[in-house]
Amino acid sequence: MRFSTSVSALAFAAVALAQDVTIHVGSVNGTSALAFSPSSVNATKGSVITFVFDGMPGNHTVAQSAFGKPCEPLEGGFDSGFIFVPQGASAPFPTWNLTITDDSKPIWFYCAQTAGPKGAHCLNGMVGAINAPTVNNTFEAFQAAAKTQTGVVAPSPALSGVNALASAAPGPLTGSFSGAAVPTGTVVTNGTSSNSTGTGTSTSTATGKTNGAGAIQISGLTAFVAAAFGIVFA
Ligand SMILES: *[C@@H]1O[C@H](CO)[C@@H](O)[C@H](O)[C@H]1NC(C)=O
Ligand SMILES: *[C@@H]1O[C@H](CO)[C@@H](O)[C@H](O)[C@H]1NC(C)=O
Ligand SMILES: *[C@@H]1O[C@H](CO)[C@@H](O)[C@H](O)[C@H]1NC(C)=O
Ligand SMILES: *[C@@H]1O[C@H](CO)[C@@H](O)[C@H](O)[C@H]1NC(C)=O
Ligand SMILES: *[C@@H]1O[C@H](CO)[C@@H](O)[C@H](O)[C@H]1NC(C)=O
Ligand SMILES: *[C@@H]1O[C@H](CO)[C@@H](O)[C@H](O)[C@H]1NC(C)=O
Ligand SMILES: *[C@@H]1O[C@H](CO)[C@@H](O)[C@H](O)[C@H]1NC(C)=O
Ligand SMILES: [Cu+2]
Repeated sequence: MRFSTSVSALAFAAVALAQDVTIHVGSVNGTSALAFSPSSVNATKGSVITFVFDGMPGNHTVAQSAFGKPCEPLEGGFDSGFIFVPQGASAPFPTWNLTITDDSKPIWFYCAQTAGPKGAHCLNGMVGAINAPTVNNTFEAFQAAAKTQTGVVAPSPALSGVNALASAAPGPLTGSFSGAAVPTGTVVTNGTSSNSTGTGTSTSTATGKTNGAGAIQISGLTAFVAAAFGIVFA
C-alpha cells in the first residue's frame, strides 16, 4: 500500500480511538499452553484489554509485576486471582476487563500459578506486557528474565493496578468455572471503592482489595485527540 505523510494533515487533529484488545490466558491458537496470547500488545489510554480464560484445562492469574521482578507482585498492582477452567468446559469463558489509564508506561504481568505438573507458570515464561519498549526493556527481555527466577511470589487480589484498572472481578465464575483469591467489589469512576455483589460465585479465599486511589474516568466510547501528527493514505 502506498502512503505518504502530509504536512497539511498536521492542521487536522487526528482522533486516536481507543483500541480494545483480547488476550487469551492459557491458550495459544486454541491449544492449552502456559502462555498469554498475544503476550505483548500495545493499547492506548482508555482501551480495554479483555483477558479470556480459555485455556483448558487451566488455572491461571493475570497479576501485575515489575520489569525487574517478573514473578513478584508490583506494589499497588492489579491481580485477577486464580481462574479455574476445567477440561471440556464450553464458552462463554470467564473474562476480565482491564482498562488502560496511562499508556506512556509499560505494564508487566505474570501468572502466579505454581501448582501443577509443569511447574510454576511464570518460570515457564507465562508473562505478558502492555506497551513494552522496543529497545532494552523489551517483552523478550522480560520473559527471558522470568525464566531465570527461582520462585514465584503470590499476589493479592486487586482490581486496581498501576496504569490500569478493572472495574469488576473476572467472570462469570459459575457452573464448572471457579476462582480462588479473586478480587471483590467494584472500582467506581470517581476513584472511590465500593463493595457490591459480584457476578457469579467464587471460592474466594482472600479478601478482595479494591484500591480506588486516584480518580479515573472510564467511558465506554473513549476518544482521545492526538494532534501530534497525521498520515494520509492514498
Ligand atoms: C497461531 O496462528 C497464527 C495464525 O495462523 C500463526 O501465525 C502462529 O504462528 C500460530 N502460533 C502458534 C504458536 O502456533
Ligand atoms: C508497539 O508500538 C511500537 C511503536 O509503533 C512498535 O514498534 C511495536 O512493535 C508495537 N508493539 C507491539 C507488541 O505491537
Ligand atoms: C487453582 O489454583 C489455586 C492456586 O494454586 C488453588 O488455590 C485453587 O484451588 C485451584 N482451583 C482448582 C479448582 O483447582
Ligand atoms: C538502551 O541501553 C543502552 C545501554 O544501557 C543505553 O545506552 C541506551 O540509551 C538505552 N536506550 C534507550 C532507548 O533507553
Ligand atoms: C468484559 O467485557 C465484555 C465486552 O464488553 C463483556 O461481554 C464481559 O461481560 C466483560 N467481562 C466482565 C467480567 O465484566
Ligand atoms: C463518588 O465518591 C463519593 C465519596 O467521595 C461517593 O459518595 C459518591 O457516591 C461517588 N459517586 C459515584 C457516582 O460513585
Ligand atoms: C468491603 O467489604 C469488606 C469485607 O466485608 C470490608 O472490610 C470493607 O470495609 C468494605 N469496603 C468498603 C469500601 O465498603
Ligand atoms: Cu498460568
